Amino acid sequence: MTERTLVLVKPDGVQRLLVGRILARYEERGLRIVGLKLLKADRDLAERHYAVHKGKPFFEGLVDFITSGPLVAAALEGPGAIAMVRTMNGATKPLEAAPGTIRGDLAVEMSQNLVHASDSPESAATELSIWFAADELTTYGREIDRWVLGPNA
Ligand code: FUP
Repeated sequence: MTERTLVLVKPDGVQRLLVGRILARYEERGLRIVGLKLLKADRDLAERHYAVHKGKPFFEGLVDFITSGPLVAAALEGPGAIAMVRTMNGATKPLEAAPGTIRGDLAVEMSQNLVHASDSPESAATELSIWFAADELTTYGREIDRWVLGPNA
């Protein structure tokens, strides 16, 4: 089923000049970029994004980090996009992330794990609406899904 998911290339990915390489991985897998922006998040935006973690001991540090520099927000679309991107990103703790995943290949520290991705259809819908206005999202080229999913796409 065609889905949309929200990806962030966090400030460490921008500072390490990895934005293009990270986004290329998703595109190479067949996901379309249907929304894209580079911005420096303010605390209000960051706190809304990480609302599920409010009250946890690492929350303030997480907000400090995600607001520490520019990040890239991307809306990705494609078959099974939500689970696919989570698998491609790898485990939250990079030392536990499999080789071949973004974190397993490029990250070491959990606090600087390069990427965020929505973990469910509900969080994807919420997060996409936090980072993108409806008119900032588009679509194109869905014909390819038939070749990925088969004739029932
Ligand atoms: P993920 O969905 O893989 O990004 O992981 P979580 O939503 O569980 O965590 C979000 C971010 O919080 C992680 F990227 C790193 C940070 N975190 C901590 O710093 N400590 C923790 O114990 C859990 C998460």
